[in-house]
Amino acid sequence: EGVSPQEYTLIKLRIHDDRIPAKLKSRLTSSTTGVYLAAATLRPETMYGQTNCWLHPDITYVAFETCLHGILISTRRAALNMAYQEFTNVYGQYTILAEFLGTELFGLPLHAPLSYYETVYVLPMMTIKEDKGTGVVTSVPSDSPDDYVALMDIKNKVNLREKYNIEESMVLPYDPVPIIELEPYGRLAAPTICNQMKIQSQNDGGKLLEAKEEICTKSFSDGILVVGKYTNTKVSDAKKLVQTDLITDGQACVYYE
Ligand code: A2H
Repeated sequence: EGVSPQEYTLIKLRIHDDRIPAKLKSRLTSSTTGVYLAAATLRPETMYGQTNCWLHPDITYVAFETCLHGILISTRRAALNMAYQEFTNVYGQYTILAEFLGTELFGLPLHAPLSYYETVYVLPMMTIKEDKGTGVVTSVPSDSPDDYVALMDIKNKVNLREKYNIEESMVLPYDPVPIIELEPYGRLAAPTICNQMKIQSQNDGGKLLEAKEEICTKSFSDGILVVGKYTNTKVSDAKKLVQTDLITDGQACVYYE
């Protein structure tokens, strides 16, 4: 942890209303304005390329009421942090409506703001840390090496899908979307660098870290958006513009830790 706080954008991934889990549904009032997985990202400008959402199978997630953002789902730790950032009615307090293990939420259909895909699904990622962000990660395999290798794992491994009851239809139709042009990698920087470095799986920790640093630094300095309202805008400029639009539309908020 650094000395200054890290700013994350929380992306609100809405669970389809007719698929809200029963134990949460029974706690809802008619005034509820949606149930959302709150995904913490440093790259709001990449949301056009979302293909799925990641949770850790064994982490506990809580659903709690906020004043402005409906019902959010995150780790307990993040819920408490949000309660100290005026997300809830009473400062420093949040009321848990339901608790879930990641495994209980796998396969739920979501609406992900700006995504090329109309519906994306909740899938397992083993490298999610409990003590960073919200424990919910939105997946952008075109530009995140972590997301790309995890998506390839779940696409290629029938055993992994069977273990967590993930259907083929939640995974196979989802490919990385070209959203950012980055010389010399082209428009699918993460797949390209992972293939060049022969990164095979989520467990290739050292090489993945190297790939991630290379892509993130380069993308910020040289990347150009090739989709959406800010087509032809530099990543470094688009970041704030996309974040502001999402917040104005009620589809995201800022979170510090
Ligand atoms: B980023 P930092 Cl396109 N465990 O969002 C593991 N990873 C987590 C996490 C957790 N609990 N919470 C957030 N993250 C991921 C987009 C993205 C991200 C792209 C490229 C790089 C990238 C789409 N996934 O991150 O340690 C989230 O993934 C590269 C570091 O606080 C979040 O941003 O710096 C980033 O890691 C936060 O990591």
